[in-house]
Amino acid sequence: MNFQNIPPVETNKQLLDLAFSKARVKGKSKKLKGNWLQIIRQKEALKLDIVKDTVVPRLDKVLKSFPATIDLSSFYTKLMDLTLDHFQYKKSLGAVNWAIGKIRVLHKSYVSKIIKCKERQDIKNLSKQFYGRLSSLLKQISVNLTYLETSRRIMKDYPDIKELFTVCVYGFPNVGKTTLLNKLTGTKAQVAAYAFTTKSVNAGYFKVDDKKVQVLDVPGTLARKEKMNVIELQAELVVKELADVIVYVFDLSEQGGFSIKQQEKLLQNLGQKKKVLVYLSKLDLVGPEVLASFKEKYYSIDDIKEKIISFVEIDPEPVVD
Ligand SMILES: Nc1nc2c(ncn2[C@@H]2O[C@H](COP(=O)(O)OP(=O)(O)O)[C@@H](O)[C@H]2O)c(=O)[nH]1
Ligand SMILES: [Mg+2]
Repeated sequence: MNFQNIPPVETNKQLLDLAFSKARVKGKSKKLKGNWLQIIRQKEALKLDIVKDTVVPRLDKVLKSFPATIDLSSFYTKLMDLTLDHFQYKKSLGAVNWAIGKIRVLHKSYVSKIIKCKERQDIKNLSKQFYGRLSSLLKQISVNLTYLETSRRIMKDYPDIKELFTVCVYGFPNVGKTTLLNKLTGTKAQVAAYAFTTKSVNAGYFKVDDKKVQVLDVPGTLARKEKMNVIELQAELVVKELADVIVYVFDLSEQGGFSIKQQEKLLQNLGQKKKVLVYLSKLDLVGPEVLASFKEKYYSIDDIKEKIISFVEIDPEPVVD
């Protein structure tokens, strides 16, 4: 699913303004034949057509460009639960669908009334009524249109995740996660000397024979369970739902601002459910005595990739390119 390319959602007012201005311009350009009554009927009916044909396809496009939740993987469904009001989202798409149906019916019934009309004033009144009803219908769904636009802006930042063998790079902010991602995959994700540079998930890829491996660098966590913000919750979700292997980045230099003790605790909290590899970052800043005191089994940049590859090779699942 490509969440980045959902087009912006117009407001009810924008839709209406556009429809009316098109009706004004295009309605004039067509040459009509017949007596004055026939001409005036055709002219008004044509305007109604233009208005409908401006609004309905635009609403249709809204419906088609937003994903229906049943089409999404469990990761994206959960991500939506985390970042949006999922109920409101579904309701809004339902409301747009409802409006499309209503507008079609309304248009049909007013055009057929206009065609039968014998008085100029009655024709004008019917058109006016149609515009009034259309306008209030769109007003009725204006909150839904606004909510969909809000959703679009949130979803635009969703990570583009593929169903591949997935390695999640995890750890405190500033420990060197993004640096590792770049080294493993050759991407150029932003590295910075301050916490929370990674606002969303960075992804990179490398190949092992014919298998493609996805490496996800998730925003650093502060491991404060009760006070997690959306970015951290999102990171946790990525790790829980998607990781085949977790690479825990451990900064023995403590230059990232987190002590060895804190980092050990976060590592223990990861539990036993997933395969966890410990990668030691910033070894150039660490003396041999600190390294010697580190009792866990760990990997450095020279051997971490090899270890990951050994997991990919025994992975039984078919890997899609
Ligand atoms: N000296 C040294 N600095 C590193 C190393 N890895 C990362 N850094 C620095 O640590 C800071 C944070 O790195 P970054 O990859 O953005 O950490 P993240 O927040 O965990 O993604 C940056 O200033 C990096 O240049 C390393 O191996 N050695
Ligand atoms: Mg980072």
